[in-house]
Amino acid sequence: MRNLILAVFLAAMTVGYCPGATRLNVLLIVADDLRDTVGCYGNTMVKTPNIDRLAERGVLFQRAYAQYPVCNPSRTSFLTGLRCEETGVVGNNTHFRSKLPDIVTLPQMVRQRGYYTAAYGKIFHLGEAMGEERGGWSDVGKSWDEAMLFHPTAAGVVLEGRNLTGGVLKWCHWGATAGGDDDQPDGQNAKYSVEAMEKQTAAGKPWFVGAGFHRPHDPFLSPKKYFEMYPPGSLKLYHDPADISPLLPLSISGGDFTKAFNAFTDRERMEFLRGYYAGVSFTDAQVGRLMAVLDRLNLWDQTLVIFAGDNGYHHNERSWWNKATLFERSCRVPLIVVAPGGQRGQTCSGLVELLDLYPTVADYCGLKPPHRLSGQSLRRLIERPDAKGKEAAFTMVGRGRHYGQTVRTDRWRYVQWSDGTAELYDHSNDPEETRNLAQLPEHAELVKDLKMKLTMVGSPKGLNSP
Ligand SMILES: [Ca+2]
Repeated sequence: MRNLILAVFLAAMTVGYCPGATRLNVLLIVADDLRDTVGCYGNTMVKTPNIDRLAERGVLFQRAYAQYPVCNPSRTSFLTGLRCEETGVVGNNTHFRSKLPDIVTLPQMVRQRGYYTAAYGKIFHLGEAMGEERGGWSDVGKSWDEAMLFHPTAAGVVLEGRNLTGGVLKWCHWGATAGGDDDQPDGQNAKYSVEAMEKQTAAGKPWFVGAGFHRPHDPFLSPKKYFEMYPPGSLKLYHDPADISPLLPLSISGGDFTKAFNAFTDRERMEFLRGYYAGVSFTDAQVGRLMAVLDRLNLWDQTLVIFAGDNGYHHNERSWWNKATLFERSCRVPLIVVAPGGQRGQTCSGLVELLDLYPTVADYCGLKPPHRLSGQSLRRLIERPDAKGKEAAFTMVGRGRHYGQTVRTDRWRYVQWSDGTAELYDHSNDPEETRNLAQLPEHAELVKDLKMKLTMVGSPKGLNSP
């Protein structure tokens, strides 16, 4: 009899179930285009009391990297557990199902094991090319039981604001809106996420809720009260040093963007910054609403909470006001994980990648991943934040028929472009990557070694090799 019980137990373990154990809920919060403009990341100008409180409950990853510095490829990567070089999704106009029709996504993995899964707002990428109008973006029936998008209400009109480029860049405008949080899509994302968590908990079903906030992504629309948190003079502007290394032809693929940003006066730069900061505080308030549910229902011990940005952002570094570069500013993202049994209020400075989220969820939920994953579970670092992180973190970006790949180690960032140009930055004394050392003879061996590391991730599918 004892052998039979053992056999059943082992059989259950191999399919990923732990009999009798409570299955953890998963709350995945994604803030679109959020860089380290967060209080707990050392920014003293921004007001993010809720995200700061979240960090006090868990582990803050100081050096987490997106695999692509733009929404769709980044999200496809961490929601499939594969690098962009493997998914072949390297732009915003490719739906992941067109490349990977049968892939089991992160929410799909838990849904197949009996979880209720729901996405509110932007978890997978949105947009016309994703079939947003036809509901094709959502992957309902595979990844999700329910996926919802919201629009501003009639009360949520823009009270004041303007386009910062005279209309040249349609996306580049800010607006302080009337009404409350729930008159904007992100307020409704929070409201529906709260309701789903409450309803599924009451029903006794484990849940995976994705709360995908649009802010601080453009257009910079947030309720007026969040703009009022940043009165004139409360924000400071970064300026590059005068002796900065020149950009390489592919470092920033600017075109109209570059022209428009170069025409900015400090007034426009400060307005841009204020619009972004207001969006961060708006998102922070929504994170507070989600945390309140975990408090009220006493769910912290039964829930894995992940808070992440999907790509970084430049605020005037390299005179750039966007993402899509392979500089640290664009690749590095905030990442906080609160896990039952994990450390509280600790910072982990080891290198990690968003790619590691899929195996982390599989690990904590006791599920066997449905396919080979390219990341590693963060559990080891969540339990021991001072342990060593990854040896290297990788990010890539496409540039038309060209592309670039970058490797970040503890000390160095090396970038290899497919036109043969390269960048090397020493983070031990140049955190803003202002001096390109790639051509210095004394670094030839180092460059060779970092180049070798890049070959480990392979070349991206569908793009020409140099
Ligand atoms: Ca994004």
